[in-house]
Amino acid sequence: MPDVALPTLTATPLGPTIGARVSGVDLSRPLTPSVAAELEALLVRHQVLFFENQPLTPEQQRAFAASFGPLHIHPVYPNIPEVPEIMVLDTGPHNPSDNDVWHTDVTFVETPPAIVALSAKKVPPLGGDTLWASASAAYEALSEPLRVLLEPLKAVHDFSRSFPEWRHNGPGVHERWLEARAKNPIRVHPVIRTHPVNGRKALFVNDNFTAAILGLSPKESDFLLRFLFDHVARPEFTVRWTWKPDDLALWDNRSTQHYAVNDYLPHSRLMHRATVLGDRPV
Ligand SMILES: O=C(O)CCC(=O)C(=O)O
Ligand SMILES: [Fe+2]
Repeated sequence: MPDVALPTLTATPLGPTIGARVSGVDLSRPLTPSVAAELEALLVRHQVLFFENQPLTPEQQRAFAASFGPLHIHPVYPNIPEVPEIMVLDTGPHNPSDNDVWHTDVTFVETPPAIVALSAKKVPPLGGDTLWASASAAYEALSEPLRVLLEPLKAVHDFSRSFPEWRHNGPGVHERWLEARAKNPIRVHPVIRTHPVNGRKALFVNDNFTAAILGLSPKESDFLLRFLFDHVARPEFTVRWTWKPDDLALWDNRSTQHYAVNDYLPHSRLMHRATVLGDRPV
């Protein structure tokens, strides 16, 4: 079948390091394999892609995300009951956001997400931006001796570091948490991971889930992790997006971190997320 969508797909970088705005594709319609492959190549290169004016139903967002692989259903966050692969982030005075921490999504599983698609449904009049950081640019900016030190290290990722029991005690909520805790034991991932598509190395520790680096003393581990969490967030490695309704951000969760700015109370904000599982980090 001739592919007419390809020539119109354009990506405009938003800075020297990370992020591009993409136009020329309608995400509500099934992607041809070649358009999906082209988008994935753009994603691996730019690490986060922004699409504007893409009103998607939950079913359409699920279908779009599923063109990149199997989807994850979040064990704790609310979702759309009929489309459980779509996670709902409904934040405001009733439920302040807890994503104002630099993090990579769902690193507490064996095969953390490769790709995440976040769609803006309702945005505050001002504020509520999201920032992404390139964990590969952050890795590349480290000195050679530090890179050599980090290379063989492995770290523990713990679901309950970001989802503590004490925050999950409402009716039905505690049961769901207990089940999630049982299904998500501690995982060990390399501190530096190699991207499965382009071979670029990236820091793979994050403040939400990485609890400790194996083999170091607790003080050494805390100190080094704190340095790495701060290092990834340096403005040089970041891009910031101000949302409009129906914007969609697609990020490479293997090589980035993100931070949702929590500056819009008493207004509220509604986002839908679809999460594509990836490979075991190596
Ligand atoms: O709401 C946002 O901007 C991002 C929230 C977040 O961390 C996520 O969807 O993974
Ligand atoms: Fe996130």
